[in-house]
Amino acid sequence: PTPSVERAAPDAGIQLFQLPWSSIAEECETRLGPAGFAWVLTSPPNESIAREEWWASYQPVSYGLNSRLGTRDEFADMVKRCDAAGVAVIADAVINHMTGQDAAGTGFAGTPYAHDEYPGLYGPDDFHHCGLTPGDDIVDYTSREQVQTCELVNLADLDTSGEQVQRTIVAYLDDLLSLGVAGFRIDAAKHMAADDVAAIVGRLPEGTRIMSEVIRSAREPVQPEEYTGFGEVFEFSYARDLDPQLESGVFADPELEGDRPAHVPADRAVVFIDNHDTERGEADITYRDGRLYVIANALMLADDYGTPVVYSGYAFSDRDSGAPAEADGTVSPASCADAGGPAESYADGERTCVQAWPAIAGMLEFRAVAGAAPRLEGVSDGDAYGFEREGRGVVAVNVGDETQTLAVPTTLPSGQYCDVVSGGKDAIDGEGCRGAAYTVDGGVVRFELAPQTAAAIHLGSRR
Ligand code: ARE
Ligand code: CA
Repeated sequence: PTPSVERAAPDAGIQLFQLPWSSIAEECETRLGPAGFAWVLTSPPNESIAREEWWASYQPVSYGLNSRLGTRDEFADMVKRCDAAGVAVIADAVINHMTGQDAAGTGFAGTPYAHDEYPGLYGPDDFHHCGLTPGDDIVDYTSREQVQTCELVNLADLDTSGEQVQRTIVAYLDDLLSLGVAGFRIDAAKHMAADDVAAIVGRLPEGTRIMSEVIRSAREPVQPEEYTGFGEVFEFSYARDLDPQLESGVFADPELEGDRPAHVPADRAVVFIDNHDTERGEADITYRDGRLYVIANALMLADDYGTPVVYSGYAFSDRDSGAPAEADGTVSPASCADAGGPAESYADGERTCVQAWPAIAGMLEFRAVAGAAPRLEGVSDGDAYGFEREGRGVVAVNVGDETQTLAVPTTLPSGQYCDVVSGGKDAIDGEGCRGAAYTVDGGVVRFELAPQTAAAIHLGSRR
């Protein structure tokens, strides 16, 4: 990077799904900090049921920080090391419910529990027993009452309006804050009245970052907008809009002035191409679509809407399979090779290591240089599409099977630029490019885009 080019503070995050704390700490130091990720979203850190499926993490047994992903000490050490590397930690907070088990059992760290009894934390009176459906399970998402007071897939539903329940949840979140986390993903926020979440958040220190998971559906009464008063919201419309364009090659600019329809305001939006649920469900483009996935991430990171979160998990063919684990049930540590990526294919359980893909680091650099510059009207031609971040950089993609050229009008100064998706400059003050180079001449840059590739140039990649 050219030091003289002004850069915005990093804002992008990365979700490291089911990665142990010791490995996240290492990633922060070796990769996330240097690449310019501002934050990392972890899987839930508290004790859960003792099962091998990844989703065991979403069935809390206690708020002790002893889980398949590591001990309390390891969690604390990770937060310190990530912080020191300039990467804030956002913890996944599962506070709508406890387990979904009907039989009594013992949690991963040895704590006994029953469906609505968690010794020292909660008893039957602390839970909703909605009495509206068979088994008290949510069946009709068009009923606000069911969604918020019945059980999501049989998970014992906390009465989050209760004073004692709120205190208990706040004590847990405060404990995590005392270890240095910067904020929380609020799991299943849709299933808690926004007033309840607001009350809980209101008891936390000011500045605590809150990102609510509220899956948008036009057919349902509970809307993401209800949760923007006290924090950010994961905006599911983003990938739903983008993916079909990448698959069809028919591009359209989003709303460039003002709010995007069916999207929360930009300063409230956390956007993503996929997450641990959608890669197992609705997402059209995931790690399995290597090249298209890179393109999707490139366009997201180049955008001026929302705070992007990149996703990195592990390959799977069975939706339930947990990450590879040791004999004692703890998830195995994992690190990424510098070999680049994406790979042509992944074996089950293999980490996708998206944080190590050179294109991601290049686009984070693009994003920092783009700063607050607005996104300008795009250009499409055949299967190619591109746009400028005014005066700062230009991104272009080709989703087709044939090489395509794309001419994008630009206000960037004339000169030669290195493409940061294919490698960028060879050194800070370097004259050479590791990958492709493009020329801005007379207010136009002409990209030559191989099948299914992205390219991006910015002020700091000028040589
Ligand atoms: C597992 C088993 C179940 C079993 C249950 C209890 O799969 O069969 O009944 O355990 O024993 C994750 C997994 C679940 C898992 C659960 C608990 O995905 O399979 O259940 O953990 O271990 C709705 C919610 C949304 C939620 C999604 C999954 O609104 O909040 O469902 N997402 C979060 C997490 C998940 C997690 C949970 C919540 C629970 O990200 O990983 O579940 O903590 C429409 C609606 C959406 C709805 C969606 C799916 O799109 O608009 O609101 O999402 O359908 O139903
Ligand atoms: Ca609830």
